[in-house]
Amino acid sequence: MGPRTMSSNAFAAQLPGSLAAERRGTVAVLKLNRPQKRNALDDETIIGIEQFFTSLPDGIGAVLLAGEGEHFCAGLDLSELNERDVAQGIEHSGLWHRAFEKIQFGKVPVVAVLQGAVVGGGLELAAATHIRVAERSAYYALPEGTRGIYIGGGGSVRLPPLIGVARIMDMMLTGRTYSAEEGQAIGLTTYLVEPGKGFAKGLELAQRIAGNARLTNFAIMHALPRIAAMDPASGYAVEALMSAIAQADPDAKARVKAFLEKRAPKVTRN
Ligand code: 1HE
Repeated sequence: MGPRTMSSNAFAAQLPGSLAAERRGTVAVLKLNRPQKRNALDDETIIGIEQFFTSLPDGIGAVLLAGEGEHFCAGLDLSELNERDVAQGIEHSGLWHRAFEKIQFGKVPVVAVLQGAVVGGGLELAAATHIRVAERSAYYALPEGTRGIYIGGGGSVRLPPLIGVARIMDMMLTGRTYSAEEGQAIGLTTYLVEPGKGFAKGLELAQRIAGNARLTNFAIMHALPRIAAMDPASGYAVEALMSAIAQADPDAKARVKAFLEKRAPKVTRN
């Protein structure tokens, strides 16, 4: 096996013990693996997340991100907080920004499986992924207000398009939490599933995503959110370019031909 098609062991070897990785065909699975601390994110884990997303082997078409134990993630490891001054705090936030940027604008789409606490930096992490599958036990909170701190993992940028500034203010000011079910109504939960069913559902979705044309997945991840943030005239121009590039790809031609020759599945109701 060449260096660019690493085995799942080689893939995991670069990671700290707080993370575990495995390969399931075209899907790479990354697990937060510190359940004894409710998967709280210390510096080592954040650096490991960045490493994982920047060194995905070829042949991986999607990532499934999950958390070991009862809780997806308790956010920032609060035990590391007391040692930082202002300058170190800015640097620390930048570390999170860089790592989560690699998730949102990385090589492949990312599906998150959520259960239990999805709080603070854990919610910021989930917001950097593209699809969120929440088991009924999941709940979302931003307890920064009660801890006397402020979100630093990109939540001020990524959460407003999902749930709006007013809801974020309420969550931070009052400590309000949203259940997985409520999260579906407001835009945090993409899929709501029964307890214990999240991983299987997430894997099924990730496998389906990995089967898409690469250029289409690129356009959805990298062009769509940027077009949405543009003025309409620029947006239409970039959309036209992106759409022309995608349809000119041989993969697109082959897929359309397969449909016209009745070799591809039709669109059906779920
Ligand atoms: C932690 C952390 C943590 C747990 N940092 N150690 N995040 C928070 O404010 C959430 C804080 N955590 C909790 O509210 C609860 O732990 C949970 C609701 C997530 C889970 O409750 P529970 O009863 O299952 O576990 P526990 O007994 O509270 O915690 C188990 C252990 O994990 C315990 O340590 P132990 O040594 O006594 O066993 C906890 O101290 C530890 N633990 N959460 C450190 N977060 C880039 S800025 C982002 C800003 C934020 O993320 S602020 C939000 C921080």
